[in-house]
Amino acid sequence: MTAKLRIALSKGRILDETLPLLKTAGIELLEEPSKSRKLIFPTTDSNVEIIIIRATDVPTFVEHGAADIGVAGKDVLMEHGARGVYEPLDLKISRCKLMVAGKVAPGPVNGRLRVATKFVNITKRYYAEKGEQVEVIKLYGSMELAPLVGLADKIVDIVDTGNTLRANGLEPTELIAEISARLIVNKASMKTKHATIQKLIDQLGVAVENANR
Ligand code: PRT
Ligand code: MG
Repeated sequence: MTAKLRIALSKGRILDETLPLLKTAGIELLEEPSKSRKLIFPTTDSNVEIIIIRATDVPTFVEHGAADIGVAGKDVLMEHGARGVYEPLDLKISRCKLMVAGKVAPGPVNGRLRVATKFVNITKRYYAEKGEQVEVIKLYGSMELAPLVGLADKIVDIVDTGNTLRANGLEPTELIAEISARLIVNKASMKTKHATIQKLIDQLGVAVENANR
């Protein structure tokens, strides 16, 4: 008897871009998740199920072994800390950049720089490494608004095309990290389900190479 393998994904681009990779390993959803309120989905491989959760929750589920494997953006992993999970494969999907951005024509900064972001840990670490004292303001969304209404001087956010920044009179000023989605694996699962998981890592590795050649 084989123990089931549970894979944690998040709705949106991670799900959309991971499914074609999983398909090469014979894993396909039996049901369209956007048409369902379910959170646990069986697949064409009876030993594999997929759970669909919030992107920021993926490292937590995998760290605690509630999922054996997950796919999460490097931004999410950097912010979470992701201690206690292995990160064996860069899937090279959902690529973007984590950047500092500000107004195209900024006014003077009086006192400490105020930086609004949902990436509080990354931002604190980034400025600490630069030896700069800043005030970090936690937001849950619409970061671009903060400099426009005087809440902050800068934001730290994900940039892809740059359209969101441009549409709000902002521009990227510093690159913090190049981001892509990573496969993460629970450490205990890597031991107890080693053959199954290693085979999947190898198959996905080939799929990533083929997609990027
Ligand atoms: O939306 P939710 O709060 O549920 O979670 P989430 O925003 O983390 O999930 P999702 O699906 O939006 O993003 C999942 C992962 O995709 C992120 O963790 C990133 O690693 C990666 N990714 C790749 C992106 C983007 N591209 C992206 N463009 N994540 C977000 N964006 C957003 C960004 O926040 C900004 O508002 O798109 C906007 C910028 O895009 P441009 O093209 O206008 O520059
Ligand atoms: Mg989002």
